[in-house]
Amino acid sequence: MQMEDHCFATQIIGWDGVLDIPKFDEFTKHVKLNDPYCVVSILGPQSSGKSTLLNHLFGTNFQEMNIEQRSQTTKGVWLAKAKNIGPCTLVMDLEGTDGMERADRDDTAFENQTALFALAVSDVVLINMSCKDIGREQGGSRPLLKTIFQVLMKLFDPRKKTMLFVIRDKSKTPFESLVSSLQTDILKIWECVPKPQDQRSTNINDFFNLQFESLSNYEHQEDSFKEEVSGLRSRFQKSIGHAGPSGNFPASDFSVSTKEMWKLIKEDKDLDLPSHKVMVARVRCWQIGSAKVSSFTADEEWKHCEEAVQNDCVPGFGKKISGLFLRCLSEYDKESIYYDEGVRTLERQQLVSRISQLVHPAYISLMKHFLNGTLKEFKESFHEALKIEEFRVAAHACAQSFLHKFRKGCEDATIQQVKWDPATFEDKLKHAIDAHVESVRVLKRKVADICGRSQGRLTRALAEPVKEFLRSARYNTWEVIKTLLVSETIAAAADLKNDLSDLELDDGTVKELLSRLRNHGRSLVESKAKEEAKTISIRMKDRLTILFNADMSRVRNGKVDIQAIAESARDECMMMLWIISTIWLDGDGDTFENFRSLLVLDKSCQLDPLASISRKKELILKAGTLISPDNCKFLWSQFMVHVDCIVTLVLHAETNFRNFGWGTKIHNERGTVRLNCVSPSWRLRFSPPWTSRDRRHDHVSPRFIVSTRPLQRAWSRAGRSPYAPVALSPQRLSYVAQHKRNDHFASTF
Ligand SMILES: Nc1nc2c(ncn2[C@@H]2O[C@H](COP(=O)(O)OP(=O)(O)O)[C@@H](O)[C@H]2O)c(=O)[nH]1
Ligand SMILES: [Mg+2]
Repeated sequence: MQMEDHCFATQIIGWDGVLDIPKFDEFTKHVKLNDPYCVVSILGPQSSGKSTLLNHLFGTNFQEMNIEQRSQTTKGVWLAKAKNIGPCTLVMDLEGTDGMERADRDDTAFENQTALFALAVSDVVLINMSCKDIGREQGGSRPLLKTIFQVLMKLFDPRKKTMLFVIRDKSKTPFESLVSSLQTDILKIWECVPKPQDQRSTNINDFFNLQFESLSNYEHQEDSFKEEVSGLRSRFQKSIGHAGPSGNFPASDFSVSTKEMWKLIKEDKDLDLPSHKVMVARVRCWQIGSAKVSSFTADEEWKHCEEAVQNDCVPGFGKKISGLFLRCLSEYDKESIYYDEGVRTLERQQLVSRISQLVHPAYISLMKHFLNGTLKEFKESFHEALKIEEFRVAAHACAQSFLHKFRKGCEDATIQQVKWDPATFEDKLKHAIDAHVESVRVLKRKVADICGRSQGRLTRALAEPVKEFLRSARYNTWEVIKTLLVSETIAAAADLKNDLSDLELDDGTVKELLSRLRNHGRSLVESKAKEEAKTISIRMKDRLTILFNADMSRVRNGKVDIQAIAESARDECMMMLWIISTIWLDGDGDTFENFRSLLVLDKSCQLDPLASISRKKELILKAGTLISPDNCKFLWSQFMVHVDCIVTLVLHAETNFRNFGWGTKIHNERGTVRLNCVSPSWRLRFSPPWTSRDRRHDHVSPRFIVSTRPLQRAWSRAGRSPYAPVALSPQRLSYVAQHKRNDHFASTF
């Protein structure tokens, strides 16, 4: 490139058809193209004086054919800046058609490509032709025009261009005749060129502003030639002084569009070439879009979101990304505002699509985290709800609540610029929730079965033994029960653990089930104790009877210490009351001695137990208390009445036996207290007055029967009759009657 001539003539496309981008960029850099500007190109046969004409017309320095060599000089496409014309004009010199070099290689494609390129890029196209060719069927300009018109059809939305026919080596034929003849030729060729359906009726003037000029022979009439060329330049000067060929688009886009144009022409011969404006818009809008994608990718907030969302939910994801998205689109809109609206709208959609593709994996990742998180929370909440609500209610309430929460979360993840439907994720969540509820239902049933069996086994192992231990009421009864409870619970817990192992329950649940089993064992013991406590009064009396009879059977030689027997039996019954008064599964309870002191020494509650229950201290009882101290005292006092009755009865029987002999009966007025010594059973029947409502009971219940057989035997051996009447003293009967009203109270324990 010769910089000193300031036309910067540069071969931008080589003979091989390759666009030399560095050179082209260097050219545009030196030219400093500004708006307005104009592009002029020249088409015509090779060696028809094109370069010569351009050099004279625009002051360029394209290489011209050397007269001696007569070989091709201009190869490919050259570009230069006109020196002597304003506004800025770029001049394009082409290799030309019909060259021997390409004809030998049958390479006409390049001629077509360069012709199309010149038409697409230029505002004014000079058609260089010889005067001799006009009107000739086989003239050199004919195939050229055919080519021009054919490639014109490939231009999409072509701008109207000026086509200036330069008739070289003008003859004496009048200019008007030449033009007329040429116009006829042009029209003929135009009509013969195949056109698309929608352009059949188009006129050549719709595409071209046809102009004509004739020049003298440069070689023979150089002066005339130069003078005519000068006139032509003035014409150019006038016609080019407009706003520039490209209308609204900036000169800075010339480089981009020219490169893109040649690329498209080379890639696809049949391509519908867009207009220069559209071409530029495409390239520039794409570039702006790419820059926006890059700035989006490089944004720190996006990078943070993208990284964070790999591991967990990102609160406000949708809002953040929507904000970034909006910023990119706004910038794009602002920067692309001067480009073709159709193109920039199309490229905007592309930009949305590109950013969407960029963001989509992060969105999917977020939604997966959100789905899994919601499902996890649902499971936990459902687990807790099951503790306080019925299964169906808990399942429905939790499912609705968490689906609602998920929908709200989806709104938080929504990116305004894209319409990604979260319904798929919601469906997945629904299915997962349903599946979980079903699995819990099945698991619960299995667990319930296993636990039921376990508790059943524990019940069977504890119920009867505990009842027996409580009834036997020994000093160490609670120690024994505790030991039994612990050992049976341990065994049952081991079995339960083993049975549950297949269900893969979490440790917490297993722990809870084991705890329930332990509680079951403990509750069982407690309920048994409560049951026994309710009937303690009756059982004490039964025990007394049994013990009394057993001790009486040991009487020898008629010596009966009835008081001693009663005292011994009474101690055992007191033991029964002590054992059943409190559940002693935790720690040590009160000692028997203390209990005895309470019953024997403290008489405060003997007469009015109903009043005592209202006392505040009754409400503050030790844990495990089944019968309060006051009630113990009351029961004991009542029991002692019973003991006294028995003892008195037996003493009377003994007295009567001594005095009156067998068979005598003493009846109280209304009372059924009587000694009924009937042979051969020798039974002493004692019915306290307050049980008289159930007469059957008086005679069959073992509770009020004391056998006197051993006593009778003893007395018989001593030579006395066993039939002796027994009577209660009036004082004793009065005392018994006084306590009648409290009997129902005792039975409530
Ligand atoms: N007959 C004739 N020859 C010309 C004219 N202008 C230039 N030439 C000659 O034609 C030859 C080819 O010129 P050139 O400009 O290199 O032709 P190009 O290949 O079309 O660029 C040169 O020897 C020129 O001197 C002209 O007006 N008439
Ligand atoms: Mg040339």
